[in-house]
Amino acid sequence: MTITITAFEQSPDRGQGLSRDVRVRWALEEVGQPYDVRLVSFKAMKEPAHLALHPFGQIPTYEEGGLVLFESGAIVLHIAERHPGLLPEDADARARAIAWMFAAVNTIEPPILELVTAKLLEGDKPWAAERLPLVKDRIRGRLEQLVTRLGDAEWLDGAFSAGDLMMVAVLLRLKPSRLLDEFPSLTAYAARGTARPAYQRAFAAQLAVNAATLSR
Ligand code: GTB
Repeated sequence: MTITITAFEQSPDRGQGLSRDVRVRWALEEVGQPYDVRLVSFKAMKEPAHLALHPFGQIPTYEEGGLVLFESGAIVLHIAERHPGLLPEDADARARAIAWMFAAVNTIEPPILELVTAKLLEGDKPWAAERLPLVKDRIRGRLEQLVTRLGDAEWLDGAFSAGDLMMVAVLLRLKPSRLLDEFPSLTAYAARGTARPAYQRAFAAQLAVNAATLSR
């Protein structure tokens, strides 16, 4: 059955790979599933046809036969559950890998999103300069805890899993702020993730879209 995902027709990051279709592309590449991409504009995202797929008018979405999914975490979990390669066979290890997926989107990503909001949407407020260091320190606190847990390990819990895929994808959102540079072990962890051939293919695919639309 054909898999179709949606992505930005033109990503605001101009192809740096920070939008959330990349984690879905990466998961599909890891498990060797071909997929089609439907590109959507910001305007089209808010129109009924797309809202029928995504109640919040965002990307990414995932369509496969009669199944329609939204939420990048749910999509990656679906891919990981349907195809071998991203979740361990052992039931307990599988549950722990899924816990890391939730940790990525529910514990690590929220303070990172707060930083994006603080900079892009609140940067002109009179209190912005006072708030920004607090937001950054909340991220540092979480990253310190992640450093402690990762230790010298290559991945978060045994072999590379969907938990690492989500965690690396979330950490990459710190690229523009350079905050990740303060944590060499996490920088190395993220680099191990992005060095994977599947990530490289996913990144190149989204870059090709943005390069094409930018040159028009
Ligand atoms: N929780 C949802 C998920 O994980 O799928 C969040 C989906 C989401 O935020 N999608 C964003 C979107 O569609 C794109 S990824 N935004 C349009 C809208 O809400 O109208 C977020 C994103 C956007 C831009 C950059 N960037 O430019 O660097 C990075 C990430």
